[in-house]
Amino acid sequence: MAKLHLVIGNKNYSSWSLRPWMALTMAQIPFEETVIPLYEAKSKQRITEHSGAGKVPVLHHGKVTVWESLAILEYLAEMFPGRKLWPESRAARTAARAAATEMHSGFAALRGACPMNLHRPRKAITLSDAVKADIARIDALWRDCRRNYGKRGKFLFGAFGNADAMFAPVVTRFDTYDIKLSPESRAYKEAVLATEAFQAWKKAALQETWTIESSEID
Ligand SMILES: N[C@@H](CCC(=O)N[C@@H](CS)C(=O)NCC(=O)O)C(=O)O
Repeated sequence: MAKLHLVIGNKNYSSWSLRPWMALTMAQIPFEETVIPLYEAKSKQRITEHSGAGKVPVLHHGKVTVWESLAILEYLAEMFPGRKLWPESRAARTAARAAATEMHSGFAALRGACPMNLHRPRKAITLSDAVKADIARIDALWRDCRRNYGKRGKFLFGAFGNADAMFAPVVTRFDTYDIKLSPESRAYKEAVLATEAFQAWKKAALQETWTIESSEID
């Protein structure tokens, strides 16, 4: 099989890049990676060499190029069915896809106010009502997934899968901005943060020296 090559942005800031990277790493699928620092003079040109969309992440696999983080996760699930990136039961799989899609298309207030920024010291900020509503919805969604489908493991649907990969950047935001959660959601957040995969990503992020001022929220 051709090698997988994942093109990503800065590990400190690129929330969309973290998703497929976590899915690949947690599923122990070997891949090569290229990091393109974002919002520098040559960044757009370098990204556009990989995808006309001009955004990371991008996955190359032989002649196939996949852009869009959720499409990459779907591709991985299709190519590596044994890794069970979506749950096996139809009910759980449907809920996992709905949760992933809700994440992909929603929570703009939270994303705007609390950018992923792994080197920022943990500190709370004042939250708008819109951000609080996003947090409440995510907390309720995580609790529902854990209660209804997650009993056999620590993650949303038991074993780590695509729904967890989609929410991994939100997990980091909740940690960085010291956001209060229900006990069940807090346990889930801690489980994701404790994975070797996330620890490895964070270690690399903390070694980066690039700064994106617009993502530095005090
Ligand atoms: N919907 C896309 C969003 C990708 C995205 O916005 N990526 C950001 C980095 S996290 C990016 O490439 N920004 C660089 C730019 O727009 O020049 C996905 O899910 O992959």
